[in-house]
Amino acid sequence: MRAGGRILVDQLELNGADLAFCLPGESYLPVLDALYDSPIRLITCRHEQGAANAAEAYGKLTGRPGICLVTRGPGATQAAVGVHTAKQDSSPMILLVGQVPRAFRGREAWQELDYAEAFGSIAKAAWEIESAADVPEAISEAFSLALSGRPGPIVLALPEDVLAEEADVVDGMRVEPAAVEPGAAELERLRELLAGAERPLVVVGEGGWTAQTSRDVQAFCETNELPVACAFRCQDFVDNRSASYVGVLGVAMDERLAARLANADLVFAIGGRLGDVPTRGYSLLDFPRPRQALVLVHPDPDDPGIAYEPDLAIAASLSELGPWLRTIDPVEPRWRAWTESARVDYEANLRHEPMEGDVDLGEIMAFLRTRLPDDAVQTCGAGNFTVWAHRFAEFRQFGTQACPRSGSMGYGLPAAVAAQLVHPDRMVVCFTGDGDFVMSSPELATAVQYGLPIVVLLVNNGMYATIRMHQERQFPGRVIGTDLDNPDFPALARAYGTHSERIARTEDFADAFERALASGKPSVLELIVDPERISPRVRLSEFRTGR
Ligand SMILES: Cc1ncc(C[n+]2csc(CCOP(=O)(O)OP(=O)(O)O)c2C)c(N)n1
Ligand SMILES: [Mg+2]
Repeated sequence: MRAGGRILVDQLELNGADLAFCLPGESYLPVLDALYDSPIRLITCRHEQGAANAAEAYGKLTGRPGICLVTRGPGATQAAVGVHTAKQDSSPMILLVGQVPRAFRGREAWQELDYAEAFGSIAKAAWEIESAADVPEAISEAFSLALSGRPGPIVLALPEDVLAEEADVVDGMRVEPAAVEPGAAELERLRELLAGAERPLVVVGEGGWTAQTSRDVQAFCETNELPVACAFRCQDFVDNRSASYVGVLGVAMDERLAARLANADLVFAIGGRLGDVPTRGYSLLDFPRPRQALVLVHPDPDDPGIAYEPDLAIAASLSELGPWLRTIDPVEPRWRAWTESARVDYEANLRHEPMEGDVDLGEIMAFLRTRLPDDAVQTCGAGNFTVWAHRFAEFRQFGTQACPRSGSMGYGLPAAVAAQLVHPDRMVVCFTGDGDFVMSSPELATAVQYGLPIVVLLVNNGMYATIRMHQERQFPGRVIGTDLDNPDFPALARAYGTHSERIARTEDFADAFERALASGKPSVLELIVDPERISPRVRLSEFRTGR
């Protein structure tokens, strides 16, 4: 006989969970107690947002569901942001939430929440476990759903008395979802489409990529001299040094790459949903049927989030593409010049215009391109600082970018915590802004508590610049709600126990970065930037003068 909480932890263990992120609540004490004797390492965060985002990042980095434990209504609703990101980003995640005892349900008991109702539209599935005996099946189902087809988040509610109840029940088995292999007929059609193409573009996006997918797709593109662009925040899917790699279809994308997508005659999407970011609001490709031939390989081409209508939809697990892609005989690439010029455009776009003020983010990114090891993990939240962090970064290995495709602020710091726990020996760099940082800064305490030497680069421009930029565009000169009076960030960061410095000149950055690494502690380097350069290509004053 085991208590429901113990049965639950046993199922997590046999499914290979090695880390769980939590904010404790009295609603799930039997689970916490079972973790006391478990090899699963429990990481206590300071806000459910941080715990959920860290679990999401774990899923993104490992391909196995990130486990997050939070309490009832207030905890669950604070964790919702991580569930939303896992949904939009196609990351496997399991959120385990407390619930009132079964007998109290439906009375709006204290902290009660109807999880199926509240999370129904943001999770892949949300339900409650009805008895201790049901726990193994429910956890198997949760892992299976999180990992199969398009990966995503599952919310499982745990009524308090179910966790305490004892049951004599057999454990489930480790879930390994069945792989779906693409078929021969589809291969034939793809071959025909490739044979007829002159300006093909491969676009890679989320949905169950693995390091093997990355190697296979890169080899396929290189063998056939195909240009490959990545969707927003999927920049680590292909080694950026490859002659085939041509850039990122993200927010503030390079105009030349945007034009290339619009002018391609064949778009071969591998994963991803060709959502509004890579298509710039569904404008670069005609909606819903593009003029170009559209081929989509996806674990679930019928997912409602895939709005375009492809000419050829191929259902396949992205981990299984290698042998299939290798059977496509290399065709004489009529697009050689097209690929070469796309690569030239990409390299040109790595060069930055000098920035106003004494700290130049383009220079700092150029330094980091050579300084960061190939396996360093980069994280971020949302804000204009990410435009520098993405445009001028170079990713060389799969699993090195943990950034929210959902565009959620506050993600970068908890994601860095997760990345450093998953990869204790790697360098982990978090890019954040003065707005973005404050949203999850309590997780600095988590980094200190667990001795995680992440490096946080905090770009301080004294405002929510992304919103200010849109505001000035639509309502020039009428600034409201976007200015920030900030705390003394280094003092705040030091109070948490981190190493921290303020950097006011570009030339001071390299040494400060080395001191941060040498400190062996979590560190926060505040970069004071001139608000005039609101984005790499945009000056604040342009909105007023119309220049
Ligand atoms: C959770 C969340 N809330 C609000 C937004 C809207 N938003 C996007 S970027 C941004 C400003 C970010 O400010 P900061 O971190 O200072 O970066 P900056 O744009 O100034 O570089 C805001 C408010 C968001 N994306 N996510
Ligand atoms: Mg800012």
